[in-house]
Amino acid sequence: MAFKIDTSLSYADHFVEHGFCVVKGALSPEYCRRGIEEYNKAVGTDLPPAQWDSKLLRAEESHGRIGALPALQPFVETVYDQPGIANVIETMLGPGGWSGKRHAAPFICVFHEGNKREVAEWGHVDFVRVRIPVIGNAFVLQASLIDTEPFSGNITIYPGWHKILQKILLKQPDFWYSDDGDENNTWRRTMPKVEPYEFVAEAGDALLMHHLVGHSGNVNAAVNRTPRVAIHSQVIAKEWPNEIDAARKDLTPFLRSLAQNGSIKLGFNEEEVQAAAYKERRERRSDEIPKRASDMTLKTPAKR
Ligand SMILES: O=C(O)CCC(=O)C(=O)O
Ligand SMILES: [Fe+2]
Repeated sequence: MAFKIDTSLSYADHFVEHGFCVVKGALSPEYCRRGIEEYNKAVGTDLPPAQWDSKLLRAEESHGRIGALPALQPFVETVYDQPGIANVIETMLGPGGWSGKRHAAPFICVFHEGNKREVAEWGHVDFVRVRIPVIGNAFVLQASLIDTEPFSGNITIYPGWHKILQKILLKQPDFWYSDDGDENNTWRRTMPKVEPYEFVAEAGDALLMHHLVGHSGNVNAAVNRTPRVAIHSQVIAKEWPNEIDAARKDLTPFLRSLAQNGSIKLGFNEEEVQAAAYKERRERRSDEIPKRASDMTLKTPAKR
């Protein structure tokens, strides 16, 4: 039983309640078409995406998942200028609430022989062996340039974790996530298993994801071998608040999503504390920090 989107809620309310939402048609068909052209150039083939696979793109080691293509950087950063996306950002953060910072990366996930048809039963958050922000200043926006199908290497969400994890962090600020070892067992014992939601997209759809919601990247084992061809971005707010009054009627959807456990008053500057935590992590041995899928690059350009 997979999680079903509650269509009685607006996308903003869905984000508040479940920690994620899908905005249909946030990118125009024209932009998606241009995007595919740009991705085609960057991966070095004229073949349509449906015919890309891990051999063609020489992405066999990563099971077909590619999260960095420097040549695409200028294009993917234009995602913020698309009217549908600008509208989503303003809805979530309020007028003038966006910092203007652009953190976007291409994400491709192509068919690879031997991949299993499954979605991960468990999720992670993007704060690995480091303090997890209780309030934070950003959410993730992943937009698809293509129609995908089940098991086409899509991102999977573990709805509701944003409330559960924040409640834990409010009591236990040093609770953290690790990919492996005993700490991961603690994480698994603590975070409940929930029905996952797999983002099977139509071209132009955008998935918005709370920073505390569990998620997972999957490998591509789709029947029709449709790849995931997406733009993965961070939407960073201008303000990083240290307190939120849950009773206020004028909270943006973003702030409401952070006040689901009631009002919060941290009593310290979380932006500074988070920066210090990252600094401390950098000073630990670098091989302690697990590689994330989004670090993966194409090995060598594919043949034309
Ligand atoms: O496959 C995805 O979109 C998720 C990737 C991810 O969660 C990560 O690299 O941290
Ligand atoms: Fe992640």
